[in-house]
Amino acid sequence: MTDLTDITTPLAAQAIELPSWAFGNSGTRFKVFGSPGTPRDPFEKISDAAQVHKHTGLAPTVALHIPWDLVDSYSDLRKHAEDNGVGLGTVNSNTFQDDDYKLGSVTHSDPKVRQKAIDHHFACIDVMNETGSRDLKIWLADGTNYPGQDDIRARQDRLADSLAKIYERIGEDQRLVLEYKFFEPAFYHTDVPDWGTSYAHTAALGDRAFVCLDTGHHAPGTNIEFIVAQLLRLGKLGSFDFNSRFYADDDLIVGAADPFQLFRILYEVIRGGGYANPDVAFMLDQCHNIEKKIPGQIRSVLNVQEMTARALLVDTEALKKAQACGDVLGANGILMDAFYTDVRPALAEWRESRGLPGDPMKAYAASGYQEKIEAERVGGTQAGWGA
Ligand code: AOS
Ligand code: ZN
Ligand code: ZN
Repeated sequence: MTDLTDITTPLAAQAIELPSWAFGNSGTRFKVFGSPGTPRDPFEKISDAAQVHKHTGLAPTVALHIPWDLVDSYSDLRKHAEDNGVGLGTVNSNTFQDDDYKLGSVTHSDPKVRQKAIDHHFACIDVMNETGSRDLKIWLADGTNYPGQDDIRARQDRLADSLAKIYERIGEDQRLVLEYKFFEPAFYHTDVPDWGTSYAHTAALGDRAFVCLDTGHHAPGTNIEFIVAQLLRLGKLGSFDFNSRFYADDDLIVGAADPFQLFRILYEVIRGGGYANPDVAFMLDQCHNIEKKIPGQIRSVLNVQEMTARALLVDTEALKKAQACGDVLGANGILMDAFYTDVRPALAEWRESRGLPGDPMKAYAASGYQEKIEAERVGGTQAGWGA
């Protein structure tokens, strides 16, 4: 069995934030399938997220999305989270579901619409102050569908201006994290399409502004680990939205489509000092359209843990030597040896040694929780992506 002795300290430090929306129903523009036991409110979403942490020890916090997670009292929600052994994390804003935002939000040419979008972010900061959240994560759907539709340069200027107003409002211990995405829902151009644009804006804002890298937000073939290395080098990698993609922004279980890519990304995170570093938040941004949501999240955090263990096992001394003497295939072989190491039996044993189930998927299935929520959560409206 693989010897994990040298890597258990960093492994034990792993913390992956879960998205509250992963527990609600989601789907495509073709169909959203309902599923029995789906939470009916943010409190139930937190209870479900707590199950993931209970069985894996890997997911101590849950990210909120405003307004999907609107509640009367955030201190009650915070208390509910704490009673269930988890905490509340990043607050995600939403400027993509109002009719007013059809042509843009913080980049809109109408100052009234821009102000509405800015005010929404102020409201998110109010929530953060109640939940104790550190990060405000901004993903913008802003963009255009046709060349000439709007002045793309003026939109950059309006974006900079709006972001500056939002940034001014965040507290000394809070951060603004700007996510980029190369297309969708806008199809010709998006206003924050790539890491460089996010970097340019966050660098201009100041040292409490960072880039969020969503692994599903790149053109096919993009070398994501290079972006990771560069952002860490620049001190601007604030967080990850982990997920998998085969085609577009598929939001599938992280590591499902391309575990090797996840390994390469994690290797660069570790190499660049971003691992077990509170400045670089690991989050999931996933939807479970057809699979059960809690086991979907358990599988996700385990995938991250497995690829982290493999990346931590890279013989970095040998790799450095091989690189220094130009041993191309030797260096590649050292990386591949770590990638091909099956760490699962050793991880199972290590989990048990820490009082966790060796097989968290099995333990959850045997726990009876799924049957309980399916029986109890009848009536009410199931929470969904957008509700
Ligand atoms: C959208 O594509 C992004 O990935 C965002 O992170 C978004 O806020 C998240 O999917 C929840 O809406
Ligand atoms: Zn995302
Ligand atoms: Zn996305």
